[in-house]
Formats: sequence, C-alpha cells, structure tokens
Amino acid sequence: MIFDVDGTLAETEEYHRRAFNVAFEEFGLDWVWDDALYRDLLKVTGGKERIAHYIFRTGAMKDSMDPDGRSLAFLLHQKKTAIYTEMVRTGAVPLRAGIGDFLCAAAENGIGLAIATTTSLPNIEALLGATLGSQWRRMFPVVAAGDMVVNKKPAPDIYQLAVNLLDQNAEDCIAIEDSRNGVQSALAAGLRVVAVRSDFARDDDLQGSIRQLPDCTWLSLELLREIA
Ligand code: XBP
Ligand code: MG
Repeated sequence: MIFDVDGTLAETEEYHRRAFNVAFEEFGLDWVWDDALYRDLLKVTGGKERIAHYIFRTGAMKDSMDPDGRSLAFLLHQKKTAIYTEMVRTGAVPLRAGIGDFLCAAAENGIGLAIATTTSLPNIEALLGATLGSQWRRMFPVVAAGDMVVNKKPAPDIYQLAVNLLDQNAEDCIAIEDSRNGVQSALAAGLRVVAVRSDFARDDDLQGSIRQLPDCTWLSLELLREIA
C-alpha cells in the first residue's frame, strides 16, 4: 500500500496554510492566503509551485531574485518549510482517526507500506516522527517525496518512483489518496486507488478510485482483502 500524506495520513493543509502566511509576514509581504483562496490554490500541487503560481496570477514581485539568483518562491518556500516542520514537530498535527491502527495492523500482517507525496521530506520526518515515533522509518521503508521527481501530482512520477523503489508491479499496489490530483497521479501510474475524503479536498472529483470512503476509520484489512 502506498500512502499519500497531506489530507490522507493527517489533515495538514490548514497548518501548511498558516506556515505560508507566517513566511509571507516574515518576508514583509502583505500577502494573506485565507481559507477560500488556499482551497483554490491547492489545485496546484507543490508549495514552491503554488507560490510561483500565486506570483504569476497576481503579478506581485514577479522578477524578484536574491543575489544568488534564487527565486522569491524558492526562498519563501524554504522559510515556510522551516515554520511548518516546527509546528508539526511539537505534535500539533495528529494522524487522522483510524490511520494509526490501520498502519499497525497492516504492518503486523506483513503488508508492505510506502509513501508517495508532493510534500517535502523534512515535513514527513517531522509529522511521522511526532506521531509514530522514530520507528516510522521501519514502517515506511520507501518514501517518495517532493522534489525527488520533476513532475508533481497529477503526473504519475511520484507513484512510479515509489513502485520502483518497492520493486513491485503497479497493478500489485494500492494507493490511498484524498485529492483529485493524487487519485489521477496514482491511476496514471497504473495503481488501484482507495480514496478517503479530506477537509481541504472535500469537493474534489475522486473519479477512478475503486472506493471513496468518508474518512480513514473505514480503512480495514477486510476492505483490503475485498479489493485485492
Ligand atoms: C499536497 C501538496 C503539498 C502541500 C504542501 O501533498 O500539494 O504541496 O500542500 O507541502 P500530498 P509542500 O501529495 O501529500 O497530498 O509545501 O512541502 O509542497
Ligand atoms: Mg493529499
């Protein structure tokens, strides 16, 4: 099973949104991503790409580069990631209800677990370190994340990478996803998808998934056996 992170393992997007806004403030920018705007901006996966999209859309400071030629989007995202990892490291973001038990049951039954996410590795380490403890790396021996691939969801790249690192065939893997971009990415990589509704993707079209569950408490080994 290959798990998405944001919206699937945990309802993290509200904390990502807050971290973006703190980063903007620390850079002296008067940008504020409120709930409605952020839900719209989520159509663009990847924090750097989302900032660049916002800069392009608003035309704000579009040519800003630092002396090393690093784009404003890059620098803002670097700051945002530092703020976000500090937030989740403290345990502010719990796993979604049912996920912890499901992961343990799956691991105890020898089911291979992996991660395929758009978010960056430091964010995953902070979140899973705080919620699953240092053993999280044993539970997820394969982690495909962020800039490990060029094309982000809905492109299939991150799932293709996870499947290759697992040394599996795509058709023998099941993805657990929450968003339209995530479902499309896993389908394009040849996986079957179980979708779980999340807060920030609650209106997403999850077409193509073999199950659309209202939340993660519906995930079970029985369900897995049914669809395997
Ligand atoms: C969802 C995303 C991410 C997060 C922010 O990731 O699109 O970009 O919104 O994280 P997932 P970064 O595939 O886990 O649902 O700022 O690290 O990109
Ligand atoms: Mg997600």
